Amino acid sequence: MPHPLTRRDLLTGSLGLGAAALLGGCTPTATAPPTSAIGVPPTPSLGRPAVTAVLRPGESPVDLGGIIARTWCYDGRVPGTLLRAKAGDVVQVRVHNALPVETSVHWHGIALHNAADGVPGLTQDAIAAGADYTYTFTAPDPGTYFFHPHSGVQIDRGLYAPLVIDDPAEPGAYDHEWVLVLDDWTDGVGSSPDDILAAFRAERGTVSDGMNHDMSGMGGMGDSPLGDVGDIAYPHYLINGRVPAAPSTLTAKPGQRARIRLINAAADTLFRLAIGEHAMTVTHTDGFPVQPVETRALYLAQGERVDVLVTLGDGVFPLVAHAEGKDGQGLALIRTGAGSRPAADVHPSELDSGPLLLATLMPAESARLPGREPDQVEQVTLNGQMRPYAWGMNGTTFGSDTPIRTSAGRRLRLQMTNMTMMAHPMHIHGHTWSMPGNGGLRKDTVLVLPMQTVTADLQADNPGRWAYHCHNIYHAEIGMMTTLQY
Ligand SMILES: [Cu+2]
Repeated sequence: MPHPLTRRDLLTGSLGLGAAALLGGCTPTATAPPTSAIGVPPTPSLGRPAVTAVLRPGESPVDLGGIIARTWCYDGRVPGTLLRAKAGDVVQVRVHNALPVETSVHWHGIALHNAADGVPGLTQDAIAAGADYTYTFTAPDPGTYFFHPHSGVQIDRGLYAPLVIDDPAEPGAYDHEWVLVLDDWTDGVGSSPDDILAAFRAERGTVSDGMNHDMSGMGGMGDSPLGDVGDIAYPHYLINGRVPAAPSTLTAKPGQRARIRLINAAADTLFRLAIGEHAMTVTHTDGFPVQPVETRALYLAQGERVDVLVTLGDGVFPLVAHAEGKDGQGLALIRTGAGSRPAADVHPSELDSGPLLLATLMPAESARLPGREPDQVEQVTLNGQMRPYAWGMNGTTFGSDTPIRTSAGRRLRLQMTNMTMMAHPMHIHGHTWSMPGNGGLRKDTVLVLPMQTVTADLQADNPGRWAYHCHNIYHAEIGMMTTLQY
């Protein structure tokens, strides 16, 4: 019997109540293509691929660590196999869709040409069940990325995998490199993501332009200093596809340095991350280098990535990804010597020592865009509430939205004001923002806290039709998405 998962279930037990009365007269689906005079630029000629891969999204049982879940994933694995290339390489990936439904692949964070961006209805037709589709693109910037479908809530199944673009000039001053993907998990063990989305849709309300006066959606599942950060209580939280009772183990020698690339592939969970008895030096976020900062804990929102360097002690240490505002956590172990395994619910004190928000970092000199005043400023509001479930941008939902338009060569400033009581990780496709409030910090996914205004600039140097949305996938699907077009 499906377990009730949503927060309104937990709080009110009234999921779905009153849904029909709250539906507006015009509720286009989130996949309706916007009317637009701007087309997708033709695929550039890219030359011979340096890296080729075949990707098979399909249905498969996966072992999450003693828990077998039947799910959708890439090549029978969760996460999918790491894809790796050098900056500037031409990457060619043939997708064979073995799913019973259509899909797509979005290369999250990569400033690739528009036709390869993987957004059905915007940059391509969806890949039909049984069909093949080939993505060919150049990845210009080194860093930690990932890929996932841009089709419904498929990312909340097992369809995600890390993507690392290496820097040929990287000094590589570390002994180990570990790639860790964080996730929240229900598929095959609780409600399916599509059922959760259907329940949200059934009670969908409307977003209003401007201030949300209905505060009934505030509160939340737990207490986080960030406010309300998640809607869904998941049965499990995973690191590299494993539950905390059967964690992945990373082995090294005491005193060695590890570069840890962390990717939050969760649909609805912001993680607070720490390593027992260790400090972490943050070196990159969303692929781009930052002025190094040492911290004992950090927040990682959906779609964000962070690279840290850690000098390892002697023993067995928990790397914990606490599901912020929820009950539960992901766990991996670092083993450099003797010691017993920590309990699945281990709570290192580092978790509570001033977690770093990645949006407060400063960029490395090499990551800065040339300084420039904006040619165009656009105000963007984030709207919505939990009850009735509705999320949007600029007072409307995707499909009824007006695309943001600019021109090639412009410096565009987006001023995002969050009018809701929930934090939203906002993601731009095809570009990496420069955050003027932080010396030009580069981010493609930035957490906008309740009632906060975040300013993000971009250089319009990659024409096309680009998705711009909340990376809480349920928010995006319900309508918290628009496009940037030029
Ligand atoms: Cu959101």
